[in-house]
Amino acid sequence: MQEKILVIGACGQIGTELTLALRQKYGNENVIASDIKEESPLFAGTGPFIKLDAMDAAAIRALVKREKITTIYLLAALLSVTGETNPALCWGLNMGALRQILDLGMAEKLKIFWPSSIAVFGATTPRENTPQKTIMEPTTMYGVTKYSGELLCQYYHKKFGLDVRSVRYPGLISWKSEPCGGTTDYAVEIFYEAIKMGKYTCFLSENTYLPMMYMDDAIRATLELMDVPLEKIKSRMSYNLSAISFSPKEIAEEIKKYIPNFKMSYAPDQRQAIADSWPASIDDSTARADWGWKHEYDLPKMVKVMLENLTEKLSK
Ligand code: AKB
Repeated sequence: MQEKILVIGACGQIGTELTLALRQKYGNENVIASDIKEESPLFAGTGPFIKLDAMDAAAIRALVKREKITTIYLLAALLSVTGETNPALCWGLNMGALRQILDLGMAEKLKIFWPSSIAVFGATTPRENTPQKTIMEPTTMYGVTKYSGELLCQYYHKKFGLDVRSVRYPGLISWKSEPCGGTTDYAVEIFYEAIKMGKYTCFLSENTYLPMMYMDDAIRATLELMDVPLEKIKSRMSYNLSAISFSPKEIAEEIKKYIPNFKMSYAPDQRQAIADSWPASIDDSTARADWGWKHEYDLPKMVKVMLENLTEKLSK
């Protein structure tokens, strides 16, 4: 059967690139992008777009029925920093939208992708090589919604057989689309500032290690997980996913190889406490064993491709 896909929250950092990748894989007309925001210029004209509120269950249900949707990627969410400025909205949107989509998934027999995050972990979690199954006591509202969401997805799978799949994304680094409202956003901002200004003041301290991943790896992981035969998915809690772990100091050193006069300074703010509560590195051996996940981009490869592409983008 031809897959017909709906991406909710398509104009965000992941949604933009995922929409483009899905359109390439399944055909432009078979991937409907939707967002509460205006259509992203990055995919405008490449396929159908509908302005849609992720909380509007009736509108989404009507769209799913009308367009005979088979798969939903639900990406609409508030991230860790924005979530702390409005915890009530963070809970309302992140959990409310998920619950509605899970119910719709059951009613319409849909396949669903929903992203979790390294934010499910907290200060009581082992920080190095954080295992798939471990202590989870998140301290941000975003982390609370992601952990609760994982449990909800697992519940709907076990109780109702719903095919909902998920990964715990680390910080994502991309040049096409920009992140918004996360603690790991510095690892994208640094490239813009290095190219435009030759300097960057980081809101995290120099030795704050966090798990990160280049966007191409994240998109490939998502598409691969959604393609894996059902019996290979042994965890219905979200899969740990790992690629690179680095500190602000280390990424700055790598950037200096291309921009020798680049100056990095540090002014940690309230985001430091969030970063300090998260893992420094992730053990993703379960994803590697269950469905063959393998990252391609290490720190040098990622920095090279980011600088090349962003330099060209910013020169236009
Ligand atoms: C954030 O920093 O909030 C996100 C995440 C790691 O989920 N990028």
